[in-house]
Amino acid sequence: MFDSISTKFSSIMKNLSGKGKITEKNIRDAVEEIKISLLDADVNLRVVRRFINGTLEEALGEKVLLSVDPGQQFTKIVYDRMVALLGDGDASLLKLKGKDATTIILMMGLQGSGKTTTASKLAYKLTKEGRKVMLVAADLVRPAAVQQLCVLGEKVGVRVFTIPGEKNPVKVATEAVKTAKHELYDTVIVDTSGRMHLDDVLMKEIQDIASAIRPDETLFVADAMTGQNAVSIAQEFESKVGITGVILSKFDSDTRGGAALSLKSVVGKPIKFIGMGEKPEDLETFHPDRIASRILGMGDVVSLVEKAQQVYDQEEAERMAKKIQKNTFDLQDYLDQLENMNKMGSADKLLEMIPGAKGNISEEDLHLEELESEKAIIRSMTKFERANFRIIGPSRRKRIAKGSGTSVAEVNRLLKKFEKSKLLMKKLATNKKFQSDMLKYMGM
Ligand SMILES: Nc1nc2c(ncn2[C@@H]2O[C@H](COP(=O)(O)OP(=O)(O)O)[C@@H](O)[C@H]2O)c(=O)[nH]1
Ligand SMILES: [Mg+2]
Repeated sequence: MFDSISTKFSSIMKNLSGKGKITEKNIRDAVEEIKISLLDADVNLRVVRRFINGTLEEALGEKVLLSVDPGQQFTKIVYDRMVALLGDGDASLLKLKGKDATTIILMMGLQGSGKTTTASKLAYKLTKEGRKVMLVAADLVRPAAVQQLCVLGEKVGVRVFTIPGEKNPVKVATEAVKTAKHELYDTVIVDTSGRMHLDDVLMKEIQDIASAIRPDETLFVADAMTGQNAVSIAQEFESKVGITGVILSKFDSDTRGGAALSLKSVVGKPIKFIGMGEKPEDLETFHPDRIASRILGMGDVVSLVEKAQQVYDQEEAERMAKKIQKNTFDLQDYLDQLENMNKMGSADKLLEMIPGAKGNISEEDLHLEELESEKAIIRSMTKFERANFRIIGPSRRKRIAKGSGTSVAEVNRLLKKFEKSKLLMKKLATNKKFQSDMLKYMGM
């Protein structure tokens, strides 16, 4: 997502930041380029106009032209406007009642948009947060829909409410809510049917379910790949049923991102979550500021730190941050990282979040298939060698290769790569934003 727009934006920003003085023409040119990249990304025309006019007006003000670092000022304006375009603050949070009441969540959207998958991901997330969740199979249109939800529910360990043989989804939904209240479930997530296209039957069905169970959240699930189209569909659901939030599924796909950039602005409803894959854990809270910095090619340090947090305990993270800052990160730390990496998700997701990594390091550079042998190589080193990689000369390399069942060439490659990543870390350590994020994260 956002690959092409992000590449363009970061080059526009880089162009300006190199200049000590910028002229009105520089700004006009940059804004024009931004306009073209937004349109290329399939962003709604009205949204683009509003964004561009506002940016131009603010950027042409004296504050920018006369400032010490005009490029930086300009970047900040674009960033702030991008954040505002994508959402506002806490709006992305779900409105959940306390555990002594039952919160009802209704999922809606077109067929194939990701409702069923997302319902189970959400159930998984809320269960992990300590809630007692019930999933409800109220898609009675597609023959296999109930079965699909049952399978997913079982996978995430959440009860799925069904009424075998029942044809009326309103009945299923109301019975489910009744049962949930009776059995003290604090959250009910109702999966509903979609259609290939918007039609009156679909709308009527959703309206009937909504008025029967009066949901606290009506979440519109939109396939990020549908682009512009998602905007008009969302408007339709908003006017006929009412939306409290949007979930953009398939955010992991290679699309231009126009829908994500237009939805909030056009429909006026916050994007609450993004689907990042098909697995239960692939649902992330939507953070406008992080997405904006990703789009501007500024990297997503905060997300990275948070992802890492799920795997590391606080102490470990603190230790790593200090090591990176002091540049004492050694091969043993690298081995620890490698062992943690599988838990942190796929490499391209990771790369997207490391500031400066995008465009500089490719997934190929990471040589994923080599990681296993790298682990073996480091495990064949002595403690002293792991802490002092520079002392590993030819004879040690030969011994290590033999001990790990690899070749001297592979050992050489690892050591070279390690040296390279030390350089990158040195750069990270001098990156102010990275540092302040790390310190914030460590509660300092
Ligand atoms: N890559 C990816 N695939 C997804 C995501 N969400 C859903 N899918 C897939 O999209 C397809 C349709 O999803 P489904 O939940 O059945 O859609 P529904 O018809 O709206 O219930 C399935 O193959 C899902 O695995 C996502 O965030 N990323
Ligand atoms: Mg479904």
